[in-house]
Amino acid sequence: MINELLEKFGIHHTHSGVYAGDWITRPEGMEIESINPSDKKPIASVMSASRKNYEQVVASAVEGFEKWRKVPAPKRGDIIRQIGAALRKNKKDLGLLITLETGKILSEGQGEVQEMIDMCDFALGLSRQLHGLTMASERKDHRLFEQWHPLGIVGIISAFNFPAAVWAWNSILAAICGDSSIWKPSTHTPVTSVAILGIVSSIMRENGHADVFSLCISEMHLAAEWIAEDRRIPLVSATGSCEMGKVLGSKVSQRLGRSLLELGGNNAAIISHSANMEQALRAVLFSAAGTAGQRCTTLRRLFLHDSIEIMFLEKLREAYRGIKVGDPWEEGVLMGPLISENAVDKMMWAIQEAKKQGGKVLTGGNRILDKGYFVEPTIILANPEMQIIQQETFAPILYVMPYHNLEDAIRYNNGVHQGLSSAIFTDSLREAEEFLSYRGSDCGLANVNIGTSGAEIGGAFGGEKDTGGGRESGSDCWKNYMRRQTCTINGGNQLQLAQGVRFDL
Ligand code: UN1
Repeated sequence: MINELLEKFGIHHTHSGVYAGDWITRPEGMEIESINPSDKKPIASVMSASRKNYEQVVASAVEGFEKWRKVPAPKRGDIIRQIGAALRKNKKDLGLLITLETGKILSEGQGEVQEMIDMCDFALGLSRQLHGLTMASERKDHRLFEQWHPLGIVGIISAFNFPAAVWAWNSILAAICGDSSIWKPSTHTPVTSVAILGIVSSIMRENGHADVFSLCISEMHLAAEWIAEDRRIPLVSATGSCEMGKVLGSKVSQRLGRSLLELGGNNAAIISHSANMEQALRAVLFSAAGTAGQRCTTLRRLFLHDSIEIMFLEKLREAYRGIKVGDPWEEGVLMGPLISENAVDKMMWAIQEAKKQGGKVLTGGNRILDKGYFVEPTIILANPEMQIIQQETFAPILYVMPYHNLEDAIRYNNGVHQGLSSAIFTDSLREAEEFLSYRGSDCGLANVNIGTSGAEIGGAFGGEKDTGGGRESGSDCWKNYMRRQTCTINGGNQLQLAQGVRFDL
C-alpha cells in the first residue's frame, strides 16, 4: 500500500525535501525518516535543507513574488481553481497518505484534503473581492480610500497534526493575495508535504509560476529559526505549542516582523441540564477522542451540570468503551495511534500527575502495548483547582468536572491561559446568549450545541491569550497577507491641511 502511494506521488526513497522553483536534487541537510505511528516502520525518508539550501529557497521565493504579484488577482484565482481541481482528483490517495503518516483515521485524512479544497474554492471567490474601503474626507474635493497590495514572502510553520489543511489556510490565502510562501512542515510529516508540493507545483509550473510555493524541510526547528530571523520574510505564520510560539514570536518581533500565531488550546464544553443529551454525547465523543486528542481544538475539559453528572458520565463511559482503537485505515476504527513514543510518555505522565493531584481515572488510562503508539481514550474525574488541567496534553485525556451555576462554569471555562475553542450544550436561549455575551466565553471560537473541534474554513480560526491571537482561513483573514495602504487624493486646486491647521506664508 505504501509503495504504491509513494509511486503515485512520484516520491522515491530519500526524496528531496527542498523545493525552490524545482526540487533541489541533493539537499545538504540531514536525512529525515518518516515513521508510520501505527507500526513504527519507516514510510520513506527525505533530505532536509542546509542553510545554503535555505538561501536558494528564499532567492526563488523572492523571484516568485516579483512575478506573481503582477498577475491580476482573478487570474491568480483561476490558477488556484486548478489546484483545487487537482486536489479533488487526489483526495482519496492524499488522504490515505495523511492517515499513514499522522495516524488519523481515513475520513479525517480525507477531511483534511477537503479542507484544502474548500480553501481553494474560498480563495477563488476572494480573488475578485480583495477590496478596501472608501472613507468620507473632511476636506473639500478630497478622496480618502484604502487599497491592499501583496505583502511579500510568507513563512509557514506547520504542525504534524494538520500537515495539509493548515498549510492550505495560509499558503492558498497568501497566493491569492499575490504572495509567495516558504513552508517548513513538521519533521513527523515530511512525506505529506512532499506529496502536496508535487501536486501543487505541477499546476504552478504549467502556469509559468513554479516558484510561488516552496518547501524547506529542516531537521529540528532550524528552518523555523531561519525564517523567524529573516527580514526578507514580512509575515511568519506558525502553528504549534505555546512554548514554541513564545520563542518564535519574540524572534519575529525583534525584527519588527509580523507573526500570525495559532498555538495551544485547552478547550472546554459545558453541558447544561437542558441539553439534548444524545447530541451532546456524540459531540463530546468526537471532540475529545477524535484524532486521538491531537487537535488544537480537542475537548480537554468537560463541565457537567451536577443534576445530570452521573447519568451523562455513565453514558459517556459506555460510549468510550465502544471506541475502536486500531489501524487508522481500517473500517470502523475511530482512534488511531498518537504520533510518537514521546507523545505516549507525555500522556502517561499527565495521567500520573492527575492522580497525584486528586484525579480519578474513570475510563482508560493505559498505553496499548501493540505495534504502534496506541493508547486508551481516557476520562478523568477532576476538580477545577488541579494544576494539571491548566496544561494542554496532546492526547485523548478528558478531565470531567461538575458545576452548579452557569456563572461558575463560564469562570472555569475561562480559567486557563489558553483561549482557543469552547462550547455550550443547552436548549435554553438565555444560557446560550450568556455564554456568547461579553461575560461569556473568552475564546476565539465559541459554539452552541456543537463540539469544540471541527471548525469550517469559512470563519476566522484562532484564539486569544496564550493561543496567540492569530486568525487564519476564512472571514477577512486574507488581510493578514497583504499590506494596507491608505490613500488621500486632492482633486481640487487648493492645499488644505487636515484638522484645520494653517501654515500660510
Ligand atoms: C489544529 O488542530 O491545529 O477545527 C487545527 C478543527 C480543524 C482544524 C484544527 N478544522 O478542528
